[in-house]
Amino acid sequence: MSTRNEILSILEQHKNMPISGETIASQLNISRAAVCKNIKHLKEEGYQIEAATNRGYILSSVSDIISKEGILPFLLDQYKNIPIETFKTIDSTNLYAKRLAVDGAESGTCVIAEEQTKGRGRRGRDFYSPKGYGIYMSLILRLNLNLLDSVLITTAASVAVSRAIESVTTISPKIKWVNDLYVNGKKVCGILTEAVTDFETGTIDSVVLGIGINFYQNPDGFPDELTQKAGALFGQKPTHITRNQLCAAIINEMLNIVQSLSTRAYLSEYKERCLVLNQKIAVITINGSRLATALDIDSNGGLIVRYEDGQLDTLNSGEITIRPQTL
Ligand code: BT5
Repeated sequence: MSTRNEILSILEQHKNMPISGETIASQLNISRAAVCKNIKHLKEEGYQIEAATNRGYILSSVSDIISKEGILPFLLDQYKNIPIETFKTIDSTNLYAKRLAVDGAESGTCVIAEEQTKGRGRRGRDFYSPKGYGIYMSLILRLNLNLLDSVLITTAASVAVSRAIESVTTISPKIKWVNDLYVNGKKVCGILTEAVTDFETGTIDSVVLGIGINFYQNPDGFPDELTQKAGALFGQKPTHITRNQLCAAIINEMLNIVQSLSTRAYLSEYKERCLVLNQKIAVITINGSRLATALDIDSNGGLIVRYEDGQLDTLNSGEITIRPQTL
């Protein structure tokens, strides 16, 4: 770890509390001038650090740059050693994480960016990922699951991210099957699960779980094509919670939920949060759109629907888009 990151780590652990340059210098066995120089660099990077006379340095509670050092204090002990890489900007955290996965990155490895220039949704769609307003993260999971159970990761992720948001904000997101999270009728989070397959054995080597969250609203608003659909967790930058806190909560909840994925225990919570059940929906495929009623979620996360002619069907996450008639 570089000296600058070591200093950042100390400041993050003492967030909103003063710590003297002398204490930092002696903890790291460096000179006070070196502390001062590194603090200056951190400030240039955007960290809000105040120097209080006779009290030392204070990293402001509203300072919110995503970093491993900022996430670590909020991780559960058992996850404090997972590899975390953060970027100011990247093409797509999922693309990067898939490369890491192919190179053998361990389960739990996490990639997070402040901005994505090629954020991806499902089936080649774009995910708008502007700098500073969101969380764009990917988790590599190696779970040794059979093919049937591995499809559960997608629905489990929606529950885990909802729990994480609820635990740090008191906002209670709803899930639009399969894995969009909605707050007040607007999409605040999209999830993209991609499998990395082992061509030799034909099995799933790992899964890259991509999560994009609109944390707070850009005062300039969303691009025109998203204004009707997209929303953010907060109208403006919150003062009581940081993106680092939410990132840690997501990692904790996600790594917890996958421990018992095959019991499917989380599915009852999925159903409670699911905003399409008992609703009229449009089922959109390449062949057109059909009206149906969403009846239930099956044990693999599939959506059981009844078309207007009475025919029953179970929709699988891969091929179909649905539009609740209420959104
Ligand atoms: C998703 O796809 O919503 C999955 C998004 C996953 C994004 C994460 S960010 C970290 C990781 N790295 C990546 O490159 N991706 C993952 P889908 O269900 O196909 O929805 C895409 C559609 O949502 C678009 O066609 C837009 O209509 C809408 N959309 C795009 N950006 C949005 C945003 N920021 N907020 C809400 N809706 C958005």
